Amino acid sequence: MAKGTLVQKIIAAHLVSGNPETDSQLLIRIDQTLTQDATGTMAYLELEAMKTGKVATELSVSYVDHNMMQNGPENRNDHLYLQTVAAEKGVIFSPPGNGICHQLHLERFGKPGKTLIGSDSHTPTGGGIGMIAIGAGGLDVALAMAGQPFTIPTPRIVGVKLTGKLRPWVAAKDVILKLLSILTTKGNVGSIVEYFGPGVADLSVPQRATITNMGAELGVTTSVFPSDERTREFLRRQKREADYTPLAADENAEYDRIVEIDLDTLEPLAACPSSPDNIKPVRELAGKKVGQVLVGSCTNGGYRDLALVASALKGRKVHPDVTFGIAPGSRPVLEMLCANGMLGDLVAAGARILEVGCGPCIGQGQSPANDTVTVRTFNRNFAGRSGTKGDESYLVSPETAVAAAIAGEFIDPRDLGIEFPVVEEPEFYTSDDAHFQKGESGKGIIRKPTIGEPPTNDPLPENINGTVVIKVGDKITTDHIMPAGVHLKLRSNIPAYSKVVFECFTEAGKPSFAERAAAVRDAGRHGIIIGRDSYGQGSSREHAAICPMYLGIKVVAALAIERIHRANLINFGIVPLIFKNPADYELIEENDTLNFTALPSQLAPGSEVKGTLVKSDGKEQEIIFTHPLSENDIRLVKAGGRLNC
Ligand code: MIC
Ligand code: SF4
Repeated sequence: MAKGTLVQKIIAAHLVSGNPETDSQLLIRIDQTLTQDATGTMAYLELEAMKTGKVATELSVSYVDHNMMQNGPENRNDHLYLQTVAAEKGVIFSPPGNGICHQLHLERFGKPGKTLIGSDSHTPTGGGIGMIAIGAGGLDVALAMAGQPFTIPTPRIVGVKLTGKLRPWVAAKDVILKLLSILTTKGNVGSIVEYFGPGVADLSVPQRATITNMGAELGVTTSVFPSDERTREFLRRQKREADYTPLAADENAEYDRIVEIDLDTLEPLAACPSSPDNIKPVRELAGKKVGQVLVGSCTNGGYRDLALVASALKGRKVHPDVTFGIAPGSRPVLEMLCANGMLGDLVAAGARILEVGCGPCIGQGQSPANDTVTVRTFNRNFAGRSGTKGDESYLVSPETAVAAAIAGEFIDPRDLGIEFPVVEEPEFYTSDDAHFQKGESGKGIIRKPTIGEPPTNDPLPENINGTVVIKVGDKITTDHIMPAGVHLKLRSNIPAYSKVVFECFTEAGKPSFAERAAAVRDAGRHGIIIGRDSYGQGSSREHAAICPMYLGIKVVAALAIERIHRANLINFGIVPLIFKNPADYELIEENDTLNFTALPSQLAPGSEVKGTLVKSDGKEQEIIFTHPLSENDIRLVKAGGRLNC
């Protein structure tokens, strides 16, 4: 591992086993965990199945922020389960209305130098305060709560050197959009991004957190900033200066790769449909009509972001052709906007005030009209994520968003002709912890009928008589595999949720993936998914493994599989395989037979795996795969997943 870096220091202080010089994987001790409701219900069911007592971490928090619509009883049933299981397990409970897990965790619990894992891919938000904060599947978070160390790939450390200062109307969001244009969403698995250089001091902790949050889109394990006087200032404003520790890389730290970004020369950028790395300067989009503008999410739902938007709108009106919504990232942010009159300015300007939480970021309301451009301060614009098929979703900074809201079209905010509203962070943030609940154990756990059981798998069969149920292309996200939106409320009900696996690929009048996979399973065969590059990008939702497992999928073979999704596949006993020769991907078609003889014995660390492809005309061909499995991973997949071990 690269020497003298901050990442190396924090990892060394938490190393349980593995040698960073020689091993490809390291086991690290986890200080803190977080869960959110959409992944948390399953995580706590899994924790219960482990039959451990109270959590063994320094701090574990269960947030409710995703499933808030309460259309039908499912969401509230989940909340009650989460509230009561938290009390039983010694976990702090953050009820609906308190805020988005990442925003609140940064405000109230993040500590420089600590490790955090969370059952949400944007957990790296904590890197803004100098934590090693990593997104993981719910089962891995449950294991960490039970006191087990967490496995990370020995990181390749990418140093991002920041120089200069951000100019008016250019934002922290533009820094991460710029980095996405350089590193893209592919090919960064196993890396950690570490920021350094003189430009770091120009950025406040909330700005840094915007950058580390959206680092998730790079596919890296996490991103981290040093802890310096700006960190101390943030903690002082949060009335917890005692949590401050200075942390920095050595002067002569060595990185595996260095990327330089000059903040002075950055310009407003936008991620265009439908990938966070499809970056263009906003000035190239100027004049494009905009129908919706939304400000909020865990990327840009903090005080400064909303205060900037409110200040720019004060005394002005939102363009009549635009619907403009704001969703504050936390209750303290909303309270501050209420107290200083900015909420009134937003309402007077024509803003629709949405509930504190994830909301439209995960397709919970506010879907745009057909053929309408939606401009969002969020972090993901995967096709259809907004809830509208064929959506045109652009990701931008609050500065660019408010400019579009005023103009009714894209405009470089520097051309808006209004003075840049400099927003000072408040002397003290509202920091009332009264809404966090530390319940008492022994009162019982509420389990309403929509709360299922975590499904288990059978041990890996000796021979896989495989049928290719689906073949997909590059950059398939977990949103493609397991849609959220209107289906999000089914997270605790695996049989029902499984019906919509790969729903976006179902053609009208043709059987769905679920129906085809079930038919393969019921015929006594094993389902196989074929992916291309960067399969399983995006969220940490382990349902993208659990539901295919439930439908009888035994193998996912691709050119590359992203870190969290790969871990989730292993946890639920699905074998991840990588094409040794990428051209072999072209040979396989849907419904082909792909058999593996004696698969468990073919799996050894570093071994190749031979499969036999049988085409519909009976022609056979050998296909060679590699796999990323360690000895322990092999034990897990052979057993049919972790819950069987
Ligand atoms: C997301 O932004 O995609 C989510 C919804 O927060 C997911 C978690 C989930 O699917 O519940 C994530 O980022 O991990
Ligand atoms: Fe919530 Fe969106 Fe952040 Fe995911 S990315 S945690 S859905 S706000």
